[in-house]
Amino acid sequence: TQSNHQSSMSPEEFISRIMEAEPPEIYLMEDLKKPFTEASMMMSLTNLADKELVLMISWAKKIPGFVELSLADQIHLLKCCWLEILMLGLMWRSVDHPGKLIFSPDFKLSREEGQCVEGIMEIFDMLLAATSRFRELKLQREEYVCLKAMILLNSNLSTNSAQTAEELESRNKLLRLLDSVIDALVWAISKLGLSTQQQTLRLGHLTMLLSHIRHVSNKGMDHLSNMKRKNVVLVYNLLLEMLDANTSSSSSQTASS
Ligand code: AOE
Repeated sequence: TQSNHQSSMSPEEFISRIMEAEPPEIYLMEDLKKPFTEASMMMSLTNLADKELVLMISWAKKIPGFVELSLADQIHLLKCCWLEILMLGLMWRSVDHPGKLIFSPDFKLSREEGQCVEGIMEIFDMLLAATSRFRELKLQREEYVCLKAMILLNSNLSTNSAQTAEELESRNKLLRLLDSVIDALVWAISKLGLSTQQQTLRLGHLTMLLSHIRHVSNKGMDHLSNMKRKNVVLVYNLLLEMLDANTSSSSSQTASS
């Protein structure tokens, strides 16, 4: 059955499934008129994020077991972690380019270019610092995809107090899914030829970096809300539609924002 299927998946198979789920590279395809102004830089960043969010929804749906969660949980998870996911992706793209943030292949920014947007350099510095840490650790692609799935599945654990039988079932599925991702990350680390001690340390370091990413994301959210963007409702409706489209039990579960 569907539910047995997932728990019987090996870590290797799980990783290959989330590797295949990786979204393609996105190009901004804009004439970046330098020097940037506050408005033009924020516009380009937002345009990029809009495209990435659409792909993020398809990505999430390809994570084994995600679409078996209740629609309410699917939405809640994505709503909680979208900026963290974007940021981890940004760090991954930037890991081999010290001092630069590779938002896309055709949109790369140095920290100095952040000067034109009030408050953005502080965020850039935090993003660059976390990126350096991943560089020091020589983050591997397999580990990266596991961490990204972990962010998604872990984003919502504290907030959702389950009540109905359906909600409880979804919560249990979510916990089993988290087990699978942790197993997958442990497996990926075990492939690197480290001593048992070094493997344990690496797992600790990688997962501790997730709390930094949560922190930077919270700071980024503060910054964004200071910038008073208004597109949020639009994107939220898009999200709802896209998640609802392929879900059979799309009943009254849909939470309103
Ligand atoms: C990080 C990575 C990346 O790939 C792109 C961007 C672009 C903007 C950057 C951000 C980033 C890093 C932090 C920055 C931020 C601009 C200011 C901040 C530098 O300091 C993010 C642009 C975000 C645009 C907002 C779009 C609205 C999103 C609403 C989402 C939502 O409501 N829901 C329900 C979630 C949808 C999930 C699919």
